[in-house]
Amino acid sequence: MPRPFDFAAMAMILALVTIGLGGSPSGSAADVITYSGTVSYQGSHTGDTLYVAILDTTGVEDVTLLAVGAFAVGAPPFDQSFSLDFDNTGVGAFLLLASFLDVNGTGIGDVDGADVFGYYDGNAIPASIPSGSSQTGLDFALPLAEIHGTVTLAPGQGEVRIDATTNPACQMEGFRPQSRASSTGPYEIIGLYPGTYCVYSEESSGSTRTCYGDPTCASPVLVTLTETEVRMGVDLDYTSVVPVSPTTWGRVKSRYP
Ligand SMILES: [Ca+2]
Repeated sequence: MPRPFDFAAMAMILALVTIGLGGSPSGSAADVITYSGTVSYQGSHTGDTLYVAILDTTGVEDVTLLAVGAFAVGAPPFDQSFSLDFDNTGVGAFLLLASFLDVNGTGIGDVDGADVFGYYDGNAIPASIPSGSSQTGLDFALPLAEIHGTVTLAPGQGEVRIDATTNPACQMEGFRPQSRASSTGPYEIIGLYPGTYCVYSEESSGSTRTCYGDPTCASPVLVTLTETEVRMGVDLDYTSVVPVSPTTWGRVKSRYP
């Protein structure tokens, strides 16, 4: 099963990409191709920066950031054109094109459910783009539907991640940034395309997970969203699935033979 997409690693790769841009091109010019198109957004959230990124998800374990563009966008609605060059040597046959509006101002190193995250071609399941040649007309819209709820943690529980997946059994599919919570309280995922989702949470460390509609995840209740739907009350509760440590008395030392 793929790991959650590591945006901290993505930020590190971004730094490398940025450094690379300052140097002389070392590869053959014929290896560089261009993806271009437009990202549009008709929603209500405002962010400082719109990022557009080309991702190689071929690796089971890792997602590689091949190129990224950062654009200062004003209040929505907006249409932002982009053109990204990258070296297609050794990449997967098909790539993904993602974009997110950084709503909470935390930058590309910290993408989560509070940011509006979308991808080409604007549907619940990302479309694959051939990597063999330059592509134009890669136009897509950021998603408009949202899920809100409360996550209830068990006593002593650490950070958890919250995700929505098109997999009906709540198994992670593809990737998308996950919301995080370290205590009981509200959570949000503000960028979802229309579709049917299984909403779940998993511990950042450890394997315990819980699902909307069934804390055991045996029979999760799926959430179907229309294009602009804002669904409230998608609550997640760990209290019945996290084992409670038994009270221990420590070791009792006998003073008697
Ligand atoms: Ca952010």
